[in-house]
Amino acid sequence: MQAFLFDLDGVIVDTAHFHYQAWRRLANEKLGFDISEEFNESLKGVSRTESLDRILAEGGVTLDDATKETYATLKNQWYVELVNQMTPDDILPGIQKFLKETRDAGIKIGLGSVSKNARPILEHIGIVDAFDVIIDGTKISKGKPDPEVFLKGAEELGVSPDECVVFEDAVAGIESGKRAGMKTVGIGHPDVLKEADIVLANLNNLAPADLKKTLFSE
Ligand code: B16
Ligand code: MG
Repeated sequence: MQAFLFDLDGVIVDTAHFHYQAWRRLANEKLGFDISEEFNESLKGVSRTESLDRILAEGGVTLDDATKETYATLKNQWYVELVNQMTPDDILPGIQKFLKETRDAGIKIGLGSVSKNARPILEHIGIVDAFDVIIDGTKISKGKPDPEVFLKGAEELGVSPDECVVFEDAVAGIESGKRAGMKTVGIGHPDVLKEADIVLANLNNLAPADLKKTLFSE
């Protein structure tokens, strides 16, 4: 167990909720329909353009490329307004302690996010220095469930994929980690994250050593 790779939205901070608010506002104000929280699950870990395509398909709306670009930019402006209000208090419970214990245990730490806003968010909440490597939407060409984001993380950290553990809250993210050949820890509900090696409600009360026993012992 050489490295931990963390998803951002829904694992480090609850920006998944802000993405939903911004997409919902776009659907309501510009597209003339609503999107449910359940449908929003299918957008987690999916890139901005792919998310908009899925929303348009959901509402049965067709747009030309220029309008799609305009709407994706507008959604991002609304999203950035929301994330700019975040403070270090928005870091999810148990994360800072877990990151510190991971570093103390000599395990490398990477971020694997599809978001182009990942680095500014980490700077905003004051934990950018906790990461040895940051792979975000500016460094990859394929969103989750493609394994690119996590494979690149392992490569930049100089570790083999089978020595990595991925922490993810999204179905697409768990698939991405598995396709990369990594162990996966789902953060959320076992009914949703069925494919994860283990599922936890959060990282409270978890020590890195516990994971080694659970995930790597034969
Ligand atoms: P942006 P993650 C993903 O981040 C989100 O889960 C997904 O909902 C979002 O559409 C995507 O980032 C792109 O984000 O519009 O900020 O570039 O879960 O991979 O950390
Ligand atoms: Mg996520």
